[in-house]
Amino acid sequence: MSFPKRYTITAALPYTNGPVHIGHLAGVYVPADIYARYQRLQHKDVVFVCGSDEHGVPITLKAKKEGITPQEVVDKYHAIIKQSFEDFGISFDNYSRTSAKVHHETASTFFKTLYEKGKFIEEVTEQLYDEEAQQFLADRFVIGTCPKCGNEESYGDQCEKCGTSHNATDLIHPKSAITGSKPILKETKHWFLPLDQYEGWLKEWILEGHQRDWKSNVYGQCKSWIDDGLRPRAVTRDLDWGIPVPVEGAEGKVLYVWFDAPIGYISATKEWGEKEGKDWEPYWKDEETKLLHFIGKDNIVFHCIIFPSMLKADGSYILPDNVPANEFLNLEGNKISTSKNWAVWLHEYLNDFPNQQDVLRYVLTANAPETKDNDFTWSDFQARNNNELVAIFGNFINRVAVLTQKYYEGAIPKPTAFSEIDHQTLKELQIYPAVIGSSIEKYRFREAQSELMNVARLGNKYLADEEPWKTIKNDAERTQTVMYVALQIAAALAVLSEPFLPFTSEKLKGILQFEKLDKILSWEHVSDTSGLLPEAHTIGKSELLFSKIEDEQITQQLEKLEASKKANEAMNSSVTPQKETISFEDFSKLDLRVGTIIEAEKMPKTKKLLVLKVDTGIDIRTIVSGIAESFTAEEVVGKKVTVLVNLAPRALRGVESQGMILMSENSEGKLVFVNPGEEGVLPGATIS
Ligand code: B3M
Ligand code: ZN
Repeated sequence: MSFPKRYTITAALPYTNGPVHIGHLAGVYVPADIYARYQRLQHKDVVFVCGSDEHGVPITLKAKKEGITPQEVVDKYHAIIKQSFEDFGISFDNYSRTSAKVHHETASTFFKTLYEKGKFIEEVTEQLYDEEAQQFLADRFVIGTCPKCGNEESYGDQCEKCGTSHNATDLIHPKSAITGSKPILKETKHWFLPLDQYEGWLKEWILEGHQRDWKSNVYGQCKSWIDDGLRPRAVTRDLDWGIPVPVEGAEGKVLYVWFDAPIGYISATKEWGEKEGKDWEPYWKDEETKLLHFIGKDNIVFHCIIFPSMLKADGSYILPDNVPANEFLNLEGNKISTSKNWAVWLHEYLNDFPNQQDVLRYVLTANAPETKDNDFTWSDFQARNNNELVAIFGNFINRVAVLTQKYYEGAIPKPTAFSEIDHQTLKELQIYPAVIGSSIEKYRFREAQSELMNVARLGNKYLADEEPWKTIKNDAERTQTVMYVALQIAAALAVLSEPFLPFTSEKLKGILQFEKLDKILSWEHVSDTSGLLPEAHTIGKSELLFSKIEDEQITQQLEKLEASKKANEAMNSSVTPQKETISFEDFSKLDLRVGTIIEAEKMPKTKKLLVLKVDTGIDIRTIVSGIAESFTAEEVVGKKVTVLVNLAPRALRGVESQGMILMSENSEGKLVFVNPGEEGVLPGATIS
C-alpha cells in the first residue's frame, strides 16, 4: 500500500505477570514508537494502540506463586508497565487492558459472530487433566517435550525454543505445572477454529502476496507452518480466569487467551475512539488503512496465521499489511529471563540512570535484533553513550549553541556568501529526511538511526573544516555564514531525532527556542532550501544533552547481574532429598547444646582436621572436627557453635572426639557453622 489514508499501529500486549525489560523495549515498543512518531511527523492519520494482556495462564500461575488473586496480579503489573511505557516516551494513543469492559464486550461479540456464522467446530475431545489439582491443564499449566524439537520444557500451546505452536495433547511426557503430577486424559467440549480450511487462502495471501515485503524471518516462519499443514485449534479453555465463552453449554469455560488478546487491539482502538470522539471502524475496516503489528518473534504464528484467520472468518475486517517481528535481545550473552531475574528492568534502569531514557532507546535501536538475535552489554551501552551520543551528537550541539551565544548573544547571524562547501553541506542535509524516512518505511530502524547520527557527523565535520573559532578573529562575514549553516544542521537534528530520541529532541527544540518560530518545524522543512532557523531568531543557553557514563556505573550494573546469577545458582544447586521420617522420640534422643570453642589446633599431618576444646556448659571437652579446609585454628576460637553432645565418642587419629559440631555449607560450597547466633544464649543451653 503506497499511500494509505491512515495507519493502525499495534504493539504486542504485554502479559501483566511482571514488569517490562529491555528485551520488550528493543523488540517491540521502541521500533513501533519510532514508526508511529515518524508517521505523525508526516502528518499521517495514526492510531497507535497497546494494552495489558491480563488473561491466560501466565497470570494465574503468577497469582498462585505470589499467593494473591489474579486480579491483584494484573492491577499491580498493569500500573507498573503503563508507567514504564510513559517514562520511556512510548507514544501510545491509547494503552488499554483486556480486563476492560469494552474488551470483554468486543471479544464476546467477536466470538458470538463467528459462532453464529458457523465458523467453529464444536467437539468433545480428551484433554489433559490434573487429578490432584482437579483441573484441566491447558497452555502453560502443562510442560512436556516438544514433539518437533525435543525441548523438554515446552508449554502446552507453544514451544519457546523452536517457536512451534501445538495442542497440549501433542506433548510427549506431559507434566502438570501445578502439582508436577502426570495428567490423565478426560473428555471436555471445546470450540475449534478449523485453520486447515484457511490454508489455501493463507498460501495466497502470505506466500504469494507478501514474499517480498515481509521480513524474511517472518515470511520464513509462516511458510514453514503452512507447508507443515495446519490443524484446527481450540479457541476455548477450561479455566476460571478469562472471558467467559458467551454461548450456552459453556459454563466454566473461557476464551483462549490468544483468541481474546489480539482482539484487544480492536477494543483499545474503540476505547480511544470513544475518548477522542472518533469513529474507530475505518481504522479496522477501511481497505485504505495500513494495519501493522509490531511483535517479537515468538508471537509470529498468532499474528500471521491465527488472528488473520479470525479476521477473515468474520469478514468485515482488514488484514495486516505487515508484521515486522523482531528476533530476541540477549543480555550479556545469556537469554533474558524473568524467572531468573536476568534482565534490565525499565523501572530499575530509571532509578540508576535518571532522565537517561534516550540513551537506552538509542542503544537498543543501534543494537536492535532486527534480523537475528542480538546481545546487550553494559560496556557497549557505555561506549555508545560516551563515543556517540556525547562525543558526536552532544558535542556538535554544544559547540553550536555556545558559539552562537558567545559571538551573537544567541541571535542567528545573517549569512553572506555561501561557498561551494556550504552549498554542498546544505544540500546533503536536505536529503536526510528522505534517507531516514525510507529506512523507517522499510522497518530498518538501526539503519535509520545511524543515518540520523550521520547528520550530527556532517555538522561536526563542517565545523572542524570551517573553524569558525579561527575565522572569528579576522573574517566576521565568513563566521556568520558558517554559524548560520551549523545552526540549520542543529535545527535539523532537533526535528529528525524526534522519532528516536524524543526527550533529547524536546530539549534541543527548547535550546533552539522552536516555540518562538512562526511555523511548527517538521520533517519536510528540513528538505526545504529556505532554511529552518531564520536570521535574527534567538536561541537559548546551551544545556548538555548527554552526559558521560562512568566506569563505576557500569561496574555496578554488572555486579547486580552477578548477584542475580549467584542467587540463581544457589536456588538451583541440588538439594539433598529429605530423609526417612522419624518420630519425635527419635528426635528427642539428640542432645544438642550451645557451645563455645575455647581452643583450637591443627591435627598434625592432616589436611582437614582441627582439634577443638569446646565449652559445652556441661564440661570442657575435646572434639575433632573436619573443618580445617574452611577455617584456620585462630579463626574459630571464640565462635559459638551447635554441638551434639551425646554422640558416642570415637577416636580420630588417636584423639578421642567427644561429640560433633553442626556445620552447613554456604552457596559457594564453603563450610559455615550452624550458629546459635542470638545474643544472651549461653553455653549449655539446649536446642530443641
Ligand atoms: N501477551 C505474549 C507476550 O507477551 C502476549 C502478546 C499478546 S499480543 C496480542 O509475549
Ligand atoms: Zn520445540
